[in-house]
Amino acid sequence: MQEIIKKQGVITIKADLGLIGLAVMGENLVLNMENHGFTVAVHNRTPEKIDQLLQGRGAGKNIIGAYTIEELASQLKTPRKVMLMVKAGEPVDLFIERLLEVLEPGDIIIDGGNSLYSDTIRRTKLLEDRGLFYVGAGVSGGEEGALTGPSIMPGGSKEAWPHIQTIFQAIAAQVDGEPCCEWIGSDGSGHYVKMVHNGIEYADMQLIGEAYFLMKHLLGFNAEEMQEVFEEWNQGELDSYLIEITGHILGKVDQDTGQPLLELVGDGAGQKGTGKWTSQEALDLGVAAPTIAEGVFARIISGAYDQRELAAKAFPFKTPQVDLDPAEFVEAVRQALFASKICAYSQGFDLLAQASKEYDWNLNLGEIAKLWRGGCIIRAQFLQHITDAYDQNPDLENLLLAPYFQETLKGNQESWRKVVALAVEQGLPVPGFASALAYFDSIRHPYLWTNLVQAQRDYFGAHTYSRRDRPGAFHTQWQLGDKVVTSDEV
Ligand code: 2AM
Repeated sequence: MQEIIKKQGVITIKADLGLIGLAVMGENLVLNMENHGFTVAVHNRTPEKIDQLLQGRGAGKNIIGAYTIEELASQLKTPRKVMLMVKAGEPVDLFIERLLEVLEPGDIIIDGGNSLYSDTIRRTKLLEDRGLFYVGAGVSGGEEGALTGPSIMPGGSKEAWPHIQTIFQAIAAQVDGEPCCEWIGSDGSGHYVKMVHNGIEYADMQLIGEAYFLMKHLLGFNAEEMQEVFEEWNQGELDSYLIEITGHILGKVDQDTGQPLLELVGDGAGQKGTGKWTSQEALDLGVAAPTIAEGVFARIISGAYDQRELAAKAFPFKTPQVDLDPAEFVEAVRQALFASKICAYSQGFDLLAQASKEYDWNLNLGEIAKLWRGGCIIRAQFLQHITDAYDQNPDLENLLLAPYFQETLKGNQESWRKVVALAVEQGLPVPGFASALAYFDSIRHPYLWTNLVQAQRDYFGAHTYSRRDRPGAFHTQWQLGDKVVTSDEV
């Protein structure tokens, strides 16, 4: 794949792609591309990182150092392809501005960072107006995925796809002989899909955290016992990367103290914003995604140390006194976890379905689930069922309604309710399990309490309401006595 050009007797090897941003993700992507036979030119704001790569992990490989943007552009085959792996936000705009000075119409800029999709929409337009192409590519899989095969979600200028498809599909994770990388859609769709992936990841992690918390407090299980449970769960329908690494985490012993390391880890959870963005988007588009939002809120509460310290003194936690059959309860928690997980994914896919309409992206939901089967953090066997559900019915209103998920939810319901009830009774917070159950019960209930909300709105704000027994919009003078109440069609 090397293009060797003889210029005045000097042999120059042109690179297939230029990559800017040599933090761990960027560096690993470069090595991944090189491993697949591509030559990569690299640049970084801090030039020492270029030297470090060339003299360290990249020594002797087809990696070309470029110490200026001009040098980078001159090293690339045309149309030039430059991938940005820099911090999201202003650094992306800065590099785009500088690249526009050295690139030509037809060249391609790819942003592989976690950019906000609306920024990607703006940048796609900016480049297309200048005759260049822009791709916002969600890349998931962490450091290891970047090196050995991530899930890649590219969207933006469709004209760019034929030029980058070979490279991206070669370096992506492969499942059943298919790459976890496919064209998503126009402008910001790739970054949007990655954002929702991360929102689902927040919910997934929250739900696993709750399962661990319940086994710890209600069964008194130690880390080793829970490690066994997670290893077993990973053999069944919960089989996934996050369940697998939870088992590994539980098995890790601290060298200094001999204790399970997890029990020494501080409980203030960090976040970088994609879960919050997903929740904000759900609110903006009017999509119910409570389990994803609970994942974000739970992290926020975990970090509110001052409030937590005072509340812990004011309302002391009483150690639960329950007598449970361990095997039975572990199975009930597994069922609650799986049912809640189905609800979280239903919320995420509902958001994707609405966004697809709102932004005119024509997203292929089954294909997206397929891309997440490998490489990314939420990778799981389970995603095949989502692909199958959309294959069977591309217009599926909600994932909960797909035959496989219906059956599972019906089968797991009883245990799910018991687990949530017991947790509530014992003062153990399970916002993920409980919000998923409330979502499920709300969506299936034929007549919700929101008739009262409508009546209240009409009472104080004359917002009008609809009636179940006749068409039209009505307003009532609710505060007047029974006899003189009027319902006026408005
Ligand atoms: P650095 O090595 O010079 O810090 C992830 O942080 C990547 O984004 C790194 O390659 C980092 O470059 C780059 N980066 C972060 N902020 C930047 C900025 N303001 N301008 C240019 N590059 C930046």
